[in-house]
Amino acid sequence: LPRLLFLCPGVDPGRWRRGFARHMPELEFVPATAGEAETPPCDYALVWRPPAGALQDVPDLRAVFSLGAGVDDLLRRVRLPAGVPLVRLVDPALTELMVEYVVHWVIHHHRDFARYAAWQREERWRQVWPGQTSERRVGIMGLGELGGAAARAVAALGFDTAGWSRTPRRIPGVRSFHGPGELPSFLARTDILVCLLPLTAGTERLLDARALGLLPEGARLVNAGRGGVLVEEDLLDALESGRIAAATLDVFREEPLPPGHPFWRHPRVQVTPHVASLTNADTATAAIVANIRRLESGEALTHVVDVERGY
Ligand code: NDP
Ligand code: OXD
Repeated sequence: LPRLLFLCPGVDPGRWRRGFARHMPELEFVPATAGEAETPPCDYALVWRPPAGALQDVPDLRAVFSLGAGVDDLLRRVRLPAGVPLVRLVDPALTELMVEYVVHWVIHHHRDFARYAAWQREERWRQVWPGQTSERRVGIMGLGELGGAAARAVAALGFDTAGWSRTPRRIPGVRSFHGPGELPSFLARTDILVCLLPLTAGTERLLDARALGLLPEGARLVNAGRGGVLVEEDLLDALESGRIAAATLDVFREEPLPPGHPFWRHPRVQVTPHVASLTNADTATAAIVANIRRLESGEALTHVVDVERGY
């Protein structure tokens, strides 16, 4: 019988055990134990922020599944067993939450609802025309599972929508830009920039003073990809100069965001604590089990990470 090692320190295994029991009763669920007991041979591992060497001595592994969509921490820090595929999480429920987050904040910035929240505190009654939706230019960086779905949703609301990716992507209603060469023209046409890029060698510190300086004056930023893509000091400068009017940040260079960090109390920054989307044990186990069944019936795994590319 297949065996799955659950190696997610700090994550309660209860809901995961129940999820696998429901979707694949024949799978033996083995929570990792700290130290003393030896790990039995396992066919699969499900991991999130495991100790760096934890996967080295697990015999017979056929695939490693990430509990989250982002695999930057695993690729950087963890020694992965050679030749064993790493699979990232793709789950329609995860995508749905991310789409809600992006749609919410795009509308928030388009309508400048923060202004009315501030005016309410002053008991001020004033109305401002927000501008036409079809003229508001939204730009989504990363057009994969999450960015692609977000771009489709934003375009369906009537926004002038474009996306930027490594390779050209064809999405109806979304203007495609790709590669470093087209980044400046993508940024120059973007009023609300949404970042859903993975953190890789190619995206680290991509949103720096130069990139932010290419946005139109008064642009807005939503970062729900990874904190390392953004140079935080450069964003603070851009907020100061007015290049960026406001920012919504869900991901940070250091998480949890440290006490006293200037983002916490910045009047034009909204902080959310890495909740743009959250993994749900029941739907995620269904997605992982579908992939395990694929492998067990001799088909290829889906959503395997390209380790060289970094996502
Ligand atoms: P995908 O792998 O499906 O998509 C990644 C996209 O980024 C692709 O369109 C890819 O281009 C593009 N990309 C990658 N590198 C570059 C580059 N150097 N230049 C331009 N474009 C690039 O990932 P997902 O959509 O599933 O997830 C994206 C990220 O979202 C995750 O890696 C994670 O960091 C973050 N995330 C955040 C969550 C949160 O709660 N805040 C929750 C879940 C994920 P191409 O299409 O050409 O391959
Ligand atoms: C992530 C996730 O990668 O929560 O951020 O899935």
